[in-house]
Amino acid sequence: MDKLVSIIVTVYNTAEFLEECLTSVTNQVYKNIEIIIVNDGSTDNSAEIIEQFTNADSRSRSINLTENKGVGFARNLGIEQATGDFVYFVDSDDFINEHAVDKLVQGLGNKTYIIGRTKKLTNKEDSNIDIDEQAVTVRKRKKVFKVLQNLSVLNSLFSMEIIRKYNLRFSEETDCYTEMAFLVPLFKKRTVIYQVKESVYFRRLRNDPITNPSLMQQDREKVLKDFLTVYNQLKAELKGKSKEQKLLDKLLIHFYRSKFILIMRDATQIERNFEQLADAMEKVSPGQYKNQNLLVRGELKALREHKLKSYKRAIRIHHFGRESKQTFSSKTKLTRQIYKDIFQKRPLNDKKIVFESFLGKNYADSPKYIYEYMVKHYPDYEFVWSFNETNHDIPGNAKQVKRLSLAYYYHMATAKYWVNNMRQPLHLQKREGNVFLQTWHGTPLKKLVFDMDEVYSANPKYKQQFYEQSRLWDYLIAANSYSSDIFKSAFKFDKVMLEDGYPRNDTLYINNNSDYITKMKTKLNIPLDKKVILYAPTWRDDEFYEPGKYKFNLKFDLQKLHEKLGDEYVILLRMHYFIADDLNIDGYEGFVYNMSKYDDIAELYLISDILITDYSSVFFDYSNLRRPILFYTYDLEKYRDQLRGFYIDIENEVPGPLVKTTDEIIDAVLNIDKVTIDYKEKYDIFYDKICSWESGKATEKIVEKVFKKN
Ligand code: C2G
Repeated sequence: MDKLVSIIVTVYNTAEFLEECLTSVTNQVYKNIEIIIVNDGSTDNSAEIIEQFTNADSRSRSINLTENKGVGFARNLGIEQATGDFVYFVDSDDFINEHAVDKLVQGLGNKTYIIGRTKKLTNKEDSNIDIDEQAVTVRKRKKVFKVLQNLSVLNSLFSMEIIRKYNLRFSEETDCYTEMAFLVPLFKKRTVIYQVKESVYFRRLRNDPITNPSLMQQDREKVLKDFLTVYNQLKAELKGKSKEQKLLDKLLIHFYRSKFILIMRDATQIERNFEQLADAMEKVSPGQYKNQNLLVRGELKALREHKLKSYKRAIRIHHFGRESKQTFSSKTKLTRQIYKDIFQKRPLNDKKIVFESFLGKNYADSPKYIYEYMVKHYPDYEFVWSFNETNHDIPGNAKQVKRLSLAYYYHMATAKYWVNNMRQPLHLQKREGNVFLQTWHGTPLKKLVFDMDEVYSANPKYKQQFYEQSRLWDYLIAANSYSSDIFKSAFKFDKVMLEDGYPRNDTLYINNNSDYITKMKTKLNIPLDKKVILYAPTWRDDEFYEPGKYKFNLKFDLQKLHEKLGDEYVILLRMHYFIADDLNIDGYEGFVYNMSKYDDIAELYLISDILITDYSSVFFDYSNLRRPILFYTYDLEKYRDQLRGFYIDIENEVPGPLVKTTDEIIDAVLNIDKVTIDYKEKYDIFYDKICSWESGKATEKIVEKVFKKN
């Protein structure tokens, strides 16, 4: 008869991951399991999901705690309820390969403890792995401390016999490091750990540490305080047990070196944590210091003797050494260090503004219009533009600096004002007195940041980084009340929302006349006797070469468009600024114009008679012109349902038809007057919702609110 494995799943507010987790447990190839689900006082709908599972699988049962008691308490409860020969733990935001438990049982033989592998998940595809179903490859890991220092009980099989023998339990006072109590007695005599290659556990890297942090994503200081609490408690409990004491001390010094030192870089953290850390260090047996280098030995000595001043000195020297080594290892690091240590200490210039749009790629968007207005009306200011190439032909006397160069950092450090339409680099720090005007770059259709529930993305730290970056914004522009509401929830923005329309759209009111249009068409060599279709699609999250470089190819039949529309129209192709592919339009000269590199799309809006887009925010701006819009949404279902999700009901609310083939595009263009009549009512409603704050005066109103005039 197969031995029974008790799988203990502890749950706290992980409804969005729970189904995947529990399914992976129920689907284990190893069948003789009991599943004990401990719901640790979840306040989301985890309880309902658990109930569905316990109803469907008779091997499972649940314990529902009415309040949150912490993972240590919940796991201990699981152990008390377990009747199996072995115990296995799963966290409810993770999941396991179907062979995970089976391979461990096979690898265990008559041993008492064995581990498998864990794999961090960043992308969904990371869980597509090949497992050799026949093999059970057991290897011996001799560096036992290396396994212990992870302080993890995941993907490990423990015999109930060993749990009983040492009375292994988790500590219950803290959120983090509760495993230390369970693992230290287990490891005390071990000289080797057995590991099975074919048992794989998937650990999800949670991407929203702001709204829903995992335990280890909490405040760093709290995580470390938890470590000290557990350490102190175990030191007392395991008094007289020399092997356990030795492991505890080794862990403390390991954590000091890998985590505490970094925190102690900050003088206020030293003040706050010194005494607790010193109390703990005092308990470490002196033999443990021997192998440490001179610097660390000095710090540990100062701690043991409770000498705050000497400790501060020692840690300063330590960090100086570390940073100098890093600084000279690359030009980028050196530049950033100069920014921090020298430029940031120069006086702040109250009359200097640094502008940037689309990550330095274009002279465009709201920053351009704010700049041009200020050149005229605020001539006593000093203006700087950050560009990737510093040869833009721009009005006024702005200095152009190369983005991320030494000059860029100098001006970022000394300018009082920053105006940007996208997120700023993460390592920029604001100074006392800095003012950040975030214009943003579009009214959202596609869901953004905290409104997106996808858990896998090109950058797993997206939500956290966005949160940190947006904390630096003092003003944010919303072109309409619809955007204003979304920015509050999607960005968690709670500072000053400027509700005056978009500076970038003023031109659509000021320059919507035939003189301007003729002048602009002439400048761009576009025939005056042809009407213009602007095709401006957005990018796709899942089609990329690398982050920031996305793929795109045209999904319509240019030949057909040329044949049917060429007499009357020309087409301007305008790719999103993330698109790295160069479009091939050979053979279509005089009909197709590639405007992807052109700075300002607003100028293209003004000269076009029809806009074709998909899910790009361009249609919100374009609707200010009240000209016809077609939505070429050949991949609507995928884009809306799998990639992003939308804020509006695209099939019913947008001011133009959704077309899906080249023929439908041609048909709509040839019958554009009918389209205009058919969509008039929807267009009016849409215009009221999106454009009612626009009057051609947004720039003036915003500049007056943000900048001081002499
Ligand atoms: N844009 C452009 N050409 C395109 C697409 C976009 O010049 N083919 C510019 C427009 O100014 C547009 C802005 O880039 O408003 C943002 O583009 P979106 O396609 O809407 O996509 P994204 O950059 O993801 O921004 O709140 C808005 C969202 O953040 C969308």
